[in-house]
Amino acid sequence: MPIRRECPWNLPDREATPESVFLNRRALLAGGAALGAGLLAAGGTAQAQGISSWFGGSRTLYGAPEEDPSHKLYPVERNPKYTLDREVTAEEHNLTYNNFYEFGSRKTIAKAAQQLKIRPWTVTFDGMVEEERTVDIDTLLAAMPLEERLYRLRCVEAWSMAVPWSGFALSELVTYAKPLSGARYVRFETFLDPEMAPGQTTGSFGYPWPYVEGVTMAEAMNELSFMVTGAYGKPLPKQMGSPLRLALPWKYGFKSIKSIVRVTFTDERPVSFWEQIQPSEYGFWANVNPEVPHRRWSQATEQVLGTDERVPTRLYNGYAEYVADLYKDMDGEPLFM
Ligand SMILES: Nc1nc2c(c(=O)[nH]1)N[C@H]1C(S)=C(S)[C@@H](COP(=O)(O)O)O[C@H]1N2
Ligand SMILES: [Mo]
Repeated sequence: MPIRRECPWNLPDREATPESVFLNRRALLAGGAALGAGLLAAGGTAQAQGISSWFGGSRTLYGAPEEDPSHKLYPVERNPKYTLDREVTAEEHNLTYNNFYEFGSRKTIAKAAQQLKIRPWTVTFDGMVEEERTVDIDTLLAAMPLEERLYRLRCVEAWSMAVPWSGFALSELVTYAKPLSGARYVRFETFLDPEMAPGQTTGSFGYPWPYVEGVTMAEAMNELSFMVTGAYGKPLPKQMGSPLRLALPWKYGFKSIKSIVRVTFTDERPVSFWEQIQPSEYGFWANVNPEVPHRRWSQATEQVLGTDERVPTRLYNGYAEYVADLYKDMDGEPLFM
């Protein structure tokens, strides 16, 4: 694959992730001055390192983990239904520019994320289900119909990319889990292991670990909702949320929770990680809308990773034909934050 010169570090202020700025400031105000200052300094250093390692040619790309026993399953057949209005983002960008706060609040967490232990890995189905159970990830992979889909991903920070995900429809997982008829929401939870993932160390800015996300049952059953197990025709790299993550392409990227260990069916609306931290900026619905600005920046356009382009952002990230109906009777709800 050709090495692109337009690397993510051309995006000037992306290293200080907007999603974390509020917290850094709060840490400073709360008298955590040393902590806050240290974090800001670390961010600056990382940016410098990112540039030098990229242009110095010595950067390491952390791809699909060697120890992942699912290599033999890929590549899987592409579902031609889901097409893109832009090129697939070069794999290097996806391997090196990530949000995965369990491993740090910068974009350059790929190396740190190699600490993630992906086997053994189990997923627990609980809450309002016929029978609670815990399933080994490789058993689950064998039971699911894998396919490839080309999806856009739009981060709430106003950058975007296009990814060839491998995985299976979330509706398949719901059927597999056998929820009770009273279940109204699906709640997802990421692993909790501060020793493995230093970002989860107790007390770091009061982040409410583990990372949690949720969707309504209707959203879960929508054909676009996709459980990701691979990317670029290979098992999922650790930094992208191996071995199981969500992709909800019409919602801001933070809804697409990584490294899932628990799927809970409930009649109570889950409060997500970012919603707990700052509900006025990160809501439950988080549908993409160029006309509804974030409290601290516009959502009208987005920087396409790997290009010099800013392009207009589209309602529901361009997926309105699939999902607009889900929200037609919800006038009072803050659907776009
Ligand atoms: N567990 C977990 N899932 C997560 C995050 C995170 O920090 N932790 N970040 C989210 C955000 S803000 C985005 S934009 C996407 C980024 O996915 P990528 O690194 O594969 O591009 O993952 C989402 N899922
Ligand atoms: Mo994001």
